[in-house]
Amino acid sequence: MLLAGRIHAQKFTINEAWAFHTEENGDSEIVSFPHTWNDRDVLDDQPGFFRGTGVYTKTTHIPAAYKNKSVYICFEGANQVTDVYINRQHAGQHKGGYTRFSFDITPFLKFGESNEISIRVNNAHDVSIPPLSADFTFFGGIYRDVYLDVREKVHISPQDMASSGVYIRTPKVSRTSADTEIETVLNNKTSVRQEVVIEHRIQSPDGKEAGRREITVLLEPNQTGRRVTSAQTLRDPQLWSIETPQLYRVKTTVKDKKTDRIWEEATHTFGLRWFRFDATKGFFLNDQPVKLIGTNRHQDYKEKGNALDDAFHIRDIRLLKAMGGNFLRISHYPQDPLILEMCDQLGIVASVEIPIVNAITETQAFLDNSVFMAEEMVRQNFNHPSLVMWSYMNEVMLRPPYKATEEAYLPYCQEVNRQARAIEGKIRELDPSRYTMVAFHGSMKAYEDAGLFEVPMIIGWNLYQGWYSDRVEDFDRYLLNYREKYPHKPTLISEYGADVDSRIHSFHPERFDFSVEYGDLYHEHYLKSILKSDFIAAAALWNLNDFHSELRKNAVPHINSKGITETDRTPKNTYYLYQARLLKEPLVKIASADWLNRAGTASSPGLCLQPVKIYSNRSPVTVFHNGKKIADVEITDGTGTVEIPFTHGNNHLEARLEKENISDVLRVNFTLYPAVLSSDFREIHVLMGTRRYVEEKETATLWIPEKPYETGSWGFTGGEALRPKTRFGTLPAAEVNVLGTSLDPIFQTQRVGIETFKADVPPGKYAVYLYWADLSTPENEEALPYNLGNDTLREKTEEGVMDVSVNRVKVLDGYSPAAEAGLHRAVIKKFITDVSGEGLTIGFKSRKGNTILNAIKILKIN
Ligand code: GCB
Ligand code: CA
Repeated sequence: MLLAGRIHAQKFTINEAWAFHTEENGDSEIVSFPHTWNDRDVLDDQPGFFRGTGVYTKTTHIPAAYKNKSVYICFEGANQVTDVYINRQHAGQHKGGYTRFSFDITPFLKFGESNEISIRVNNAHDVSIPPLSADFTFFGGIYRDVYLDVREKVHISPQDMASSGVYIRTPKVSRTSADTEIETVLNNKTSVRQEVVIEHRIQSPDGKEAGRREITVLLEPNQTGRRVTSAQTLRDPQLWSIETPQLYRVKTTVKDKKTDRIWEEATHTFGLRWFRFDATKGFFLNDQPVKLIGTNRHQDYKEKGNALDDAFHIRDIRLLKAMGGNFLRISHYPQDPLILEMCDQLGIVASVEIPIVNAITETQAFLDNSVFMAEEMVRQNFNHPSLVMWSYMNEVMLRPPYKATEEAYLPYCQEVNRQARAIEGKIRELDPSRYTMVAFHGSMKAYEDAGLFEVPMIIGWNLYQGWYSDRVEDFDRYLLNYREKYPHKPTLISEYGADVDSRIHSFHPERFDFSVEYGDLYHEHYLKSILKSDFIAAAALWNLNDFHSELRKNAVPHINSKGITETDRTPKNTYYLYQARLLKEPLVKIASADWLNRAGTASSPGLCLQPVKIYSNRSPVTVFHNGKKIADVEITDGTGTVEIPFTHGNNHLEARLEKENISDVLRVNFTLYPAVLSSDFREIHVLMGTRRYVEEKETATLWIPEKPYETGSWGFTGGEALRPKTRFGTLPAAEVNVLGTSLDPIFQTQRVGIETFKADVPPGKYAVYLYWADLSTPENEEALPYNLGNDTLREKTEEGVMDVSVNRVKVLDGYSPAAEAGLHRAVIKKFITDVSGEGLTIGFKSRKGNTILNAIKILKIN
């Protein structure tokens, strides 16, 4: 390409073909950005992931035509400390994993030749850079786009903390007029004075010219960072709102005063709106009250870590919009520029924050880095009409390094307060037009200790009553108490959520069972409370998507599954609950539509009644089963329930809105177990010590919960369900990463002290599979920081050794799953046996400690 004459400005990605190695592993490979080196080791069975240095190198030709230009290298984000070398000379360093940065590399370049660009990125723990710890994975690497930005020697600065260099303020907007102020930051990288004209041409959303201003500036030789502001008032503004997210456009031209030579032309968008948060009435946009409901969002994805192409970011915001959401808390760090661009475009009100999470370091260096990040965040995201608040601390009192009784606690609290005030002050100085918010966890006392109620303008609450603690109703009680104490504070719910594994179901849902049904109950309750409380200006559920959290050991290890979509963004059931509550256009949806393989024991001959939920924003919904009308289901708060008489085989369900003439259909494959086992017995899959159902989707298998043995049927005798003890009672499943399987939920429950498992099966040849994993918690295991006291209390348990028999024939002698496979490792033992008239009895006898069984599968071979 020939670069004849003026180029004004050229900015293009240089993402491809970098030679990459880590300091841990010297082997070089060729990679492209976005890239992370932790996409795999955060998911394996080895605790931890690589945190150290990665080096990216590439040689690239820099055209001779750039000789009289300024050349910048620009990063949208790299985690977490980045050093750039051009032809082996250090061009700059940036700290912090989530903000943009740029370096002027002109002095280091050889024009018309090959140049070596080498980038060292380090994601090691650093006490002076937030975040220190958090419930998400700190993937290392250059995980967003990298650009070369080539400008004329006189240009709008890309060096003002990597912002656009054009700040658009709208200090006064009404229905009839809008005051605008545009600040431009200019660099003169020539050694002579330059007299330039800056012209701002504003185009309204409908494409008409809405205003034009020129201003003349004299730039001294080598003057950089010169700020120039010009104001104009626009008439009859076309307002930005959730329903009409209309954007204005400003074209800024920088040209030589005498020759009219154009130095640069750049276009930026902005919106005209005004808003406020009221402590009792909530949020107002353009004087209209609006309830803000939406989600938080993490930036990672299945098998990609945080290294996502643009399309993935765009899709997430579309998912939020399609859910009926109008609010996004960009948590816990600034994200790809497309996120706020999409919020502007789709009409989603947003908040963004810097990643101070769980704790601070009591040093000036930590504060300096935090203030710097806050300034980067504000400058880089300044022009978005969707953005209404800045935030900077998340649950900062969750993990103070000292107990409240220790002497160092008070000084720590004072330091948290000092740092909060410093950041708050910086943000307000940079942008008095928006609100500030800090997110607290559900411990009012801790934030009072730190004097934080007085610092931010809005209090955000991350509340998990009914998940990390007992009952969902405590959410309402907590807020009531808070309102009494702080009636004048604008408030939002910055987080609430429950973990859901879409493979797990229960008709007796309880917290920490990870069932779809418990997640539903939780969200139904919270959403109802939030919608009826006017003082709650906004609520962001936790979280739009399941996300990586390496330390976690839940139903899906290393993943926080509070997403209402999976890590690949497949919507979970709860997503549709929100649609039913938030969308205006008629919607009907059969809940748990991804539960395709169901089973149950006949409640009367030939059928099994099981409840099915319907979501809709209209009522009633007419439900049909196998073509027959079953009921007109009344819908309240978006949901209704109907009992379906499932029969063996395919069941066709239809939910209809008769008036609107729309319907949703679902085909369920149901395995009906007769109350008394008969000659057509084929197989049974039973989970021990639980009331959960677990669907193995790949093999279309449904595991059903245990029951006590009854003559003619199947079940256990003896023992009790394992219920790990925590500070808040007991848990329905062990918090254990079961090694050697991806079917953790099958192994995470257990019957302790079991005597027999019997099944009165007909004669034939059988395979019996016994599933085990020793679930005891080692005494030295560290508690999970974010688990809010739900860690299993460590108890000394004796390793169980047992004899196992099949129809009185001993098949395992002095057996211990832990001795064979180690703690927490999945073991499946398969036995082939002939059954004549007596059915099957698996016997368990203790030799030492307790007998245990996690699951059992019985299969008739012939
Ligand atoms: C929180 C944190 C968030 C966690 C979430 C959880 O309060 O702010 O980072 O992921 O709880 O799932 O525990
Ligand atoms: Ca690992």
